[in-house]
Amino acid sequence: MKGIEELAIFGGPPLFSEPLHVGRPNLPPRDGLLERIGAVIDRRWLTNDGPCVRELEARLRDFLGVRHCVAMCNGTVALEIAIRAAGLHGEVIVPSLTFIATAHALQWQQITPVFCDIDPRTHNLDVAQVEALITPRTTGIIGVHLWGRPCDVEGLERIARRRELTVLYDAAHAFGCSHRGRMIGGFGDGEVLSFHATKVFTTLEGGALVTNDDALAGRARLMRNFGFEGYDAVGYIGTNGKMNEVSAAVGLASLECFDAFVAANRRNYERYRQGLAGVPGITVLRYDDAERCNYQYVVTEVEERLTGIGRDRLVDILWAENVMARRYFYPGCHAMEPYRSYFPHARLLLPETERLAARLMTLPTGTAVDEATVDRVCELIRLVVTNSAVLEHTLGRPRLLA
Ligand code: T4K
Repeated sequence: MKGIEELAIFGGPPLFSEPLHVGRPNLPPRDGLLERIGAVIDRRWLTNDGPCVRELEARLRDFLGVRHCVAMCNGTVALEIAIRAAGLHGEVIVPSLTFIATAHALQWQQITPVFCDIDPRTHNLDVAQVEALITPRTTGIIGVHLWGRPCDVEGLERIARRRELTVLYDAAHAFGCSHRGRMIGGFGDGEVLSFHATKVFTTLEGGALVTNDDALAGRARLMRNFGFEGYDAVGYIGTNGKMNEVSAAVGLASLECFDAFVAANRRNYERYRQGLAGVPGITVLRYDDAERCNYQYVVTEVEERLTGIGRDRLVDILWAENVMARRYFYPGCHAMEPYRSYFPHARLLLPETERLAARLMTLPTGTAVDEATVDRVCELIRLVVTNSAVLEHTLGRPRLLA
């Protein structure tokens, strides 16, 4: 490992010659993948509820133990369709510490996202605060199982029942995770998955609504296909939310490797925990090993009081070394447009969101990252934190910053 004077911010060569990204795709072996894609091409049935989409939906229903899976072109459109098919309108309570798509899927259809603070232990909706935000205009709650860790589903569903609200979950991070032994996918009125390239299970772009509600699934299925109820018959307003056959083929091949993808994530996660143990001020977020977890995000909290270096400066130093750590989900949806202008005082109600958004850092993992790489990243972070006083002093000087 280099010394601090050799760090790339001081002009040394970066630790890694190629950028080490968060979210490199996990892909199945090339031969099996190309065979499935070849079969799609040979069939010349490329989209519109094709055989691969149907097979993928069936496999996902079995895997998640749900009655319905409606595969879509991406997670965002799946959220938009789920929201519309569930009849949400007016105001919907959501966390702000999430990817912007959660809020946009509501605002896109003139529904007001009401941002709720999170429980700092779980990073998920604080149920007590949800209740306080309910108004006569509230029609639903969208919980996000952030990092794949389940929301307090029992708490949310209790409130929803009492106040007659719909509960949807944005389960974009939670594919293959469980809560109290039950797979995520079957909770609330419906759950939405993302199969984006950066997710543990990918269909290139893709997503799905999964639900046990027959009527909700039926509406979503129609909405996904312009509202067509049959040839020449449209019974609903709809959009084009269809998944294509190549995406579904990639999904089918990926499902066969899913356990191996999770195992790689878990191995890296344990390695990060070992490698960062004892580094002052750096905590690796825990998963509940008694449940099924996908371990797709290695999330750390950087506590500046103990590290002696702020999260943002640490990220800058890592980027210079080609370790492309991410600040998910800084600064929180409420602090981005249009929400920042709509609700300029929202931050006053979101102290935990603001506090966490300023200190979370996500590190590279997945099948593209091996244990030796994790070790080097951990050593680098240890080097920076151990020398934080010198670094802050040196980097703080305008001469070097220029
Ligand atoms: N709800 C939640 C809670 C979500 O996290 C998301 C998506 C959604 C809803 C919406 O689902 P989708 O509509 O996306 O299905 C990324 C993803 O684009 C986004 O899907 C994901 N969440 C979010 C957490 O991460 P960015 O802006 O960080 O993406 P980007 O382009 O910087 O990619 C991340 C890294 O991945 C890159 O640094 C390089 C690597 N990468 C990416 C792609 C696309 C690759 O190596 N290969 C690739 O093909 O949002």
